[in-house]
Amino acid sequence: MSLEKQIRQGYDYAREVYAGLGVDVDEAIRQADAVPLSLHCWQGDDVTGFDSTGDLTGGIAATGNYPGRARTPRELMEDIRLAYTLFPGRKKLNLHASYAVRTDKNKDRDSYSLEDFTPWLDFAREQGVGMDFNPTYFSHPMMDGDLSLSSPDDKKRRFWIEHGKRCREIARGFAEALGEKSVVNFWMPDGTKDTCVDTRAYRDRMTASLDEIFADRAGMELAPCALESKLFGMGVESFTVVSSEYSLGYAQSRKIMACLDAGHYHPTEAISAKITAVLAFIDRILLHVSRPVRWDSDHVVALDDETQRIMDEVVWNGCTDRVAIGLDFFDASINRLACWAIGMRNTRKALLSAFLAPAHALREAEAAGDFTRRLALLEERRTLPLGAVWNYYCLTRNVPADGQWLGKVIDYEKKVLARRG
Ligand code: RNT
Ligand code: ZN
Repeated sequence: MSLEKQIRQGYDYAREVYAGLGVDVDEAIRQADAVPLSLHCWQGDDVTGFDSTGDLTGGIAATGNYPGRARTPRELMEDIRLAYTLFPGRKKLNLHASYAVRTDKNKDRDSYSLEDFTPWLDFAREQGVGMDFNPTYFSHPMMDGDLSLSSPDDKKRRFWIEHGKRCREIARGFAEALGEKSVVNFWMPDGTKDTCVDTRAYRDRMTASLDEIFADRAGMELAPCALESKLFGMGVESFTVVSSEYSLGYAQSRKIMACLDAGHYHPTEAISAKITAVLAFIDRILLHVSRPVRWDSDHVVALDDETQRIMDEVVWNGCTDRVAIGLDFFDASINRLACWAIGMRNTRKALLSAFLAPAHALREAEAAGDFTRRLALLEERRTLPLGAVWNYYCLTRNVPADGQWLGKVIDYEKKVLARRG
């Protein structure tokens, strides 16, 4: 039997199964397809970027030395171009400021402008995708160790304030050019390795810096800003300025977005449990979908219970238009294109599964106080024929079904990546 015929038969079967639970498969596909997922450029080059030659700093690390890392903007675009053919659904491109393709080599991060990202904008246009953006508060000589916006060194702090302002302008430029909002995510590693005494002073400086960056509200619609919290970083283990409590308080009081990264909490905490709690008081949030393994190790997103819970929470609570979703991991130990493909396919699969779940029946059971039935439904939902619907979805979007994409990555590895020394 041809693969296409097999997929169509699987779809026919699955449609019946889901219909029996009151679920319209085609509607679920349509909805899952429409949610934008932002592909992070930094998986392609181990968070190196193009505007500095130093090491990756800021308490984050990409481990592994798989060959084929993209070394130039051209190579990275080439890789992303291929990656985009490996998964279905509406997508965006998530860029860090350190990926600037500078018009003038003397320009530093405090003076970047839209023209330093022209090749990226052209690329986004070519690919028909919107763009998200991130100021880069790491891997730069103006970092004060692991401090940026909370540094006691005024010159450095000012530099990073200007960087934040420039990034907002650039993102606004992206949004205007592409006709799609550009989320600007602020993450900075600020903190200390050992016990910090004057924690309040660091936080006061951070607040003053952020307030300056966000003072101009113009552009907040087109380029909404988010603040990402963290528990700790490597070499920044004892004190983090923008902790969870700090970021929530800041985002809530300043009317910006909060960014929840799946790897930035105590090991038994899950961001799926935080989504509607945060949305009770904050308008919009950004999710960094990732997979922590013991520490914030940024492994490739798996189709595990937490990824599914995240999407269930977003979808079942009707929050898709208040939640922006980006991927955030960097694995240098396996093929980097495969990382993107696996992570994106899993994230989209979890979304599809959330839309395919018998949400109506589940809600009914819950409202009736029938928790036995609720649990039975939740458990049986795990083995519903998601894979059959997924493959049909891929087929209709002209992207490879499961089992069909890895060969393309291996081909590309042989033809293109192998030549990259
Ligand atoms: C770091 C944060 C942050 C970065 C990217 C590169 O711990 O998760 O989001 O991963 O900005
Ligand atoms: Zn993150």
